[in-house]
Amino acid sequence: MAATKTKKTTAKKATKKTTGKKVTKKTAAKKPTKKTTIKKVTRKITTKKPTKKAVKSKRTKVICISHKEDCDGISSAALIRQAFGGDAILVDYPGQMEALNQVVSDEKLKSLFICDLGLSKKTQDEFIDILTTLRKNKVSVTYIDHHDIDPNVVKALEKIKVKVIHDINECTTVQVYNAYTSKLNDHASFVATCAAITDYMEDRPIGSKLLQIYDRQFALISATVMTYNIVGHQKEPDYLQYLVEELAESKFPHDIPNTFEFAQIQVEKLSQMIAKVKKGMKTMKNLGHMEILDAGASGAVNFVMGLSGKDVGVAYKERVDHGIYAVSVRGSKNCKVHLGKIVNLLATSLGGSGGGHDKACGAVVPKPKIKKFLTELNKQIK
Ligand SMILES: [Mn+2]
Repeated sequence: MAATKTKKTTAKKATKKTTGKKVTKKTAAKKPTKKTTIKKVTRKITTKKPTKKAVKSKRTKVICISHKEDCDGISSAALIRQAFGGDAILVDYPGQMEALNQVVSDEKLKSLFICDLGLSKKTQDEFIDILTTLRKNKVSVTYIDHHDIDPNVVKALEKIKVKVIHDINECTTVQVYNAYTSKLNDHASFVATCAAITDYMEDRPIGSKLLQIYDRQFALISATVMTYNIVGHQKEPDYLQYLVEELAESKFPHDIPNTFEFAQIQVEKLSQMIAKVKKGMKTMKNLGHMEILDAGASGAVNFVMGLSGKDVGVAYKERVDHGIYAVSVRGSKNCKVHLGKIVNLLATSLGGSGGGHDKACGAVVPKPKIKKFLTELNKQIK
């Protein structure tokens, strides 16, 4: 990718510092105003004070690239921020590589965390390449995740001395909490608990211990309200950043203004979704499926599975600007195949990408291939 292009995108997303600094002639006063997040100014300014030349080579920045679509990703970013400071770059799966390509050319980057972003056959090679470059530049890189991963990728990452924290049995935030407990406050265990609930992983060894600290109903409502606020604000990156900051500062979801009111709006939308799914859903022998037009596919997919009476549900939404479908797949308790693995291979074979857990996964499928994706998936899950 051309250097100029990378720089432009970098500037757009919260990390204005590098680009801004290069242009400034020496105006020290300009630095603080450039920052979007005020709190970190003090920490960074002290390292930036030295003369022009020294500044150029100093790597001081901490960045966490995390998943923006659910409570686990947002909460991981929040705990990394509490433990290490720095900024979050929040992305969905299709945006993951773009974000990595952005940070790789950031001359200020010192330490990078990548959270809750599973890899697929399509992305893993490029992922290793980019991380290799980062490591050559002496950037410390930590990858924390719980999605199914190719063991060869783990080997490759460890070889280039990327710190890999990976356990398919605990959600990412719980793993962040577990790895950095000493750098986190007590409230972090609550943030991790909510993430575990949202990822259906509050019954796992560490997740269940954390849940026990809190009243179950209190944790459930907090996790749910948080999730609805995240899902309902996917197109408002500033709000998602705000959530990361508030969680990092140990706010309960109910202490963040208007979250419960917003959750009520989401609940109403979901109840309308039930009616729409009843009307628009189609079935094949082994699955129910539906194209979603006016909401996210992931919000509808559980209804598609449940209301179809099948053990697998598929919801897909066109991303017009990308010529692809964003696909969500869910399996019931009776579903005995590993949907994440099947979908990874299938989507990749159709020129897309995908993957995830045994009973919950997602994919990106080129628009003309969606029919094929459905019929093939139907065949492979019987
Ligand atoms: Mn997760």
